[in-house]
Amino acid sequence: MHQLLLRFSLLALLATGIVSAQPSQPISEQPALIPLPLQYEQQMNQPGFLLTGGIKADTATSHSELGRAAIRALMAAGFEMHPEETEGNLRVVPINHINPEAYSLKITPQEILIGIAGPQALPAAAQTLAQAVVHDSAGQPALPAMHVDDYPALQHRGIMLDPSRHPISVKDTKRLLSLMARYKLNRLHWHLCDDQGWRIEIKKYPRLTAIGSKRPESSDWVNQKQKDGKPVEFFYTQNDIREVVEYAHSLGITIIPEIEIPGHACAAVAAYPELGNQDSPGFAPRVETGWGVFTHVMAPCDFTFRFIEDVLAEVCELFPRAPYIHIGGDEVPHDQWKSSPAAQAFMKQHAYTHESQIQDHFTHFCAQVLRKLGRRMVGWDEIMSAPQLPQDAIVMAWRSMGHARIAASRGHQVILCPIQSFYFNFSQGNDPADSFYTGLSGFDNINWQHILAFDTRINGGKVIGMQANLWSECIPCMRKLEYMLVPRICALAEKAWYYHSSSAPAAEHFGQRLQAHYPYFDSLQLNFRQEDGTPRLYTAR
Ligand code: TNX
Repeated sequence: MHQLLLRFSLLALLATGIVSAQPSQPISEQPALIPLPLQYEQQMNQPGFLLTGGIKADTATSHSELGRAAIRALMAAGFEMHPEETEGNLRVVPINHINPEAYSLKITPQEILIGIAGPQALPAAAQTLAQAVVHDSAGQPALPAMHVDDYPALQHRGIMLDPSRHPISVKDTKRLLSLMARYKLNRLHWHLCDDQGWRIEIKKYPRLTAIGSKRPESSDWVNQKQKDGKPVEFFYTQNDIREVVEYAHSLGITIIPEIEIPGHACAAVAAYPELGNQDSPGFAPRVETGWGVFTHVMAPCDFTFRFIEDVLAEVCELFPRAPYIHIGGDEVPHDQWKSSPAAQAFMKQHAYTHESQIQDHFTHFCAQVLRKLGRRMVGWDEIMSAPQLPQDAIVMAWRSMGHARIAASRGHQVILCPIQSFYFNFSQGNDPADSFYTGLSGFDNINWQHILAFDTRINGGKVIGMQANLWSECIPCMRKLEYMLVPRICALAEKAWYYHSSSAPAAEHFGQRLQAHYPYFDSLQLNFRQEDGTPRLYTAR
């Protein structure tokens, strides 16, 4: 009787098409995963998990904290989810692993079993599943019967975006966040101000955006000696910032904001001349329209120090989950400090003998302010000039691997982004088609092969991250930005996932896997550089 009832209800379920797990047809396709999981086993030519009915979570799973988080992560990765089902085919369990981002997957025709060491592993698990969607022999979407054990080598896997030089809308930023998440990148370093524009609303200092977010024109990105005559006015309101922060969080991405101190400060000083060295000859701050390094740096005065406290306090509120805040620190010319009587008096007062000590003073001040706000400090590698730089300061090594090694040897945690291979503003090739998209010249021909081969090894376990910086002086539109980012973002993702691991997959297989991602790029209508060096373009400038 019991069996009969069961059979009857199963038939009824089949008839209405909501039976929870029906096997797919055999699967012969192998997903091309980037980054490749550390361990991956697939049962070839076997039925897998059929996705036509979406993924179902039973009531218990839907109501558990872990289950809810998994449902959210799977939805964010693009899966059709059905919570609150009487019969589910999704199970989420904790696993023991020292790395909180470690996850395992066991896919059978009946079930998706996700094991996670911590909630932060869910986005990566969900994205592996999203990349693993293939077609069964009947052409239906399905996940292969497979077993995955995986975890990243580095906790900070990032991209730096530069909306200061050229605006990047909220919508486009979100689109880029989705692209990052697809490749398990989990940090957006947001370069929110620079000489050419201040882009984040700060309530206490409204002129930062009222004045500092506007410039009348810019140097042309092809011929830099010419101005383009196009005004730029752009900033993110605090609501925009919150929206982007929440969206990033839903994808497992933490945003690290950067406020440039004390250099790259023309826009800030133009908005508040009190921030500048007003008594230095030739003081005439303006939001810059050219590219380069400029002399208008912050003055070491009470107004500036209060400004730093106020701005960092608002920034910390807007980025509640950022464990560290970037204070810039790069490329600070000493000209104005040398010529400003007030800056010289400041040096005397502190018994400083060299202007670089003023920068060090700023660095220490920022560290202190951030500590009070409960955050750590990260800065460009120039912050190492400060003696007794706090041990917990994180150094972002951009000038060379040598600087990264120095930072590590002094006991600092390091994020690698050396210009020689991780500056995506430089070109990927030198063929004629590619030259259309050439960025600033300097370290050109940085293609995905170059990135994978570049030696980033440092002993001692101090490297916590790796990121690519997409400086945007010569990136005036999304079409170009995409081209500079894709597919190099994939190589960065794989390298950061495997950093230093002897099990790193061979580079030659990367090219093959990469090609399998073109349909994904196409589905997002992304401009990108193909693996053979030719561009795939949707629209030209
Ligand atoms: C140097 S790298 C900079 C940026 C520029 C980049 C490319 C670094 C920390 N500072 O301000 O955008 O070169 O020109």
